[in-house]
Amino acid sequence: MIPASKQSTDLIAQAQADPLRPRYHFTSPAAWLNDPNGVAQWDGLYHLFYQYNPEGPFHDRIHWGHAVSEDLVRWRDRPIALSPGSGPDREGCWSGVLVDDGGTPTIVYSGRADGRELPCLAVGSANLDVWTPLDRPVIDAPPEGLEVTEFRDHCVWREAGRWRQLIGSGIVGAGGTALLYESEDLRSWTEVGPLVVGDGQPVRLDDIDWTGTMWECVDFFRLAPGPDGETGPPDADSADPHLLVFSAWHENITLRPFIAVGSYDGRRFSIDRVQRLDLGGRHAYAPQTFRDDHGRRVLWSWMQEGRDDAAQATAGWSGAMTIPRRLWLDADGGDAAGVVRAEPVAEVESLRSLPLLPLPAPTGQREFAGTAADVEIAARIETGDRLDVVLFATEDGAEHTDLRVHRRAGGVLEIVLDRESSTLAGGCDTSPHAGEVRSTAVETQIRILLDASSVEVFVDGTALTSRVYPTRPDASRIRIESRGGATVTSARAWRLEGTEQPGRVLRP
Ligand code: DQQ
Repeated sequence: MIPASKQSTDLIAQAQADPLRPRYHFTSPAAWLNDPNGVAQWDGLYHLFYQYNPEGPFHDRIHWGHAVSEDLVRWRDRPIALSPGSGPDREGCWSGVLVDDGGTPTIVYSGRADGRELPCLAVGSANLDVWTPLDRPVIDAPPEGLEVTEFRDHCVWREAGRWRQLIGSGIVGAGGTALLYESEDLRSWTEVGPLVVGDGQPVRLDDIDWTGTMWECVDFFRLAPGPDGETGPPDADSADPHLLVFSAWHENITLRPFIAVGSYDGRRFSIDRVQRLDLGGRHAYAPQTFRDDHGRRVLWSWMQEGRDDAAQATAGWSGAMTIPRRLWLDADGGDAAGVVRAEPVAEVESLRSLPLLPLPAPTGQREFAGTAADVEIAARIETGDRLDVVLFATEDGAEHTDLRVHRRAGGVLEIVLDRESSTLAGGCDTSPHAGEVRSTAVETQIRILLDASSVEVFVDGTALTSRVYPTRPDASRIRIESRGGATVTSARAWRLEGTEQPGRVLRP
């Protein structure tokens, strides 16, 4: 048998040797990462916990990995926070949140045992490094009298002197839901009922706006309109819009994340508008948000892979986090309920090093090279015009990924990410992503973050996250091309520096 330390070294070396592993996005030391959990700022320090399987690049016996940062972009590993025990989490410590229970760090998570999940709780040391789980679930079963599809994932806040909790679920024959509970002490909970129920019937797997039969990773908060709108936990006494983030799921298919905007009366949430939170769908799954000390609503998502299991096993790692994003609600975005916009947090700019384009470059050079890059373009795109940005292209055009920003008849701005020629490898998802940008801006702002196998695009605050797997070492060309009369008014680009902490181990 190979000693555990040897396996660990091999997996780390294997993962670090993979040219497709992102360099400035957060990844686990190696092996498997999925959802962001317990995202928070505690005593000034940012904490990112995450679904982690240190045994290998596959989803099994999930632990909570843990890392900390001063600036949201450079991370240091901390000891694994939660590991499957012998009680209610013996098959895995699934997603959850971190709350401040009168100064005591407390995790509410889904313990998995006997093939199902129940709400569990763990209490942390002052530095959030050492966690002691309770030996029993804090809720014994889904609500009686309600036939649910699944029952897991948590959003917990204090409101009017009590704890409130949402649990992700789905009602058979109806749709996804978030079930509301109340508590005095986080340990004993009273059921209030479904906060809102989605439209899960009929099953519409081909409809990109379908919200599934279960909602995973529900996250609920209030957010005032405007670029610096105040944000905080849900509050029925506030007239501010409330937002519900959820990940649509159906029979083990992770469909896509949504964000609903509406009003909250303390018991029910009335939805005014539902928006796809990311046009890349499952590649930006299971988002979780928090309010940081600057008052920003910061969001992370799991950048799920798009290559097959065999390729992930060979790579020695699977899954990365998106760049943290700030969310805001644009009341003038062309929809009465407001349009939710996302942008990379400003700290990402601190990773910029070598300029890849002269500053700024409205005309002239429009081709450069980079696989860890930050590209900013401003353009006027009138009806019928199109701006293309070709990414990860080889000299001979054998591999390339094409971003198209197009203004259709009627003035609607549309983004397409065409991955058909993104790789010469088999077994990769090369389906396109597409969607509309709700924007009234005359000049379109395009931001692209590339990192080895990840692409994050923001067009006037509409996010599109994807994964591509170029095979050729020269697949590094980036080309800005205007079609029709699209005018580039500014184009800038920088190389972004890698942030991985040296000397990582699988079980810090
Ligand atoms: N991932 C977790 C679940 C959650 C799902 C398990 C979403 O708690 O529902 O790793 O990706």
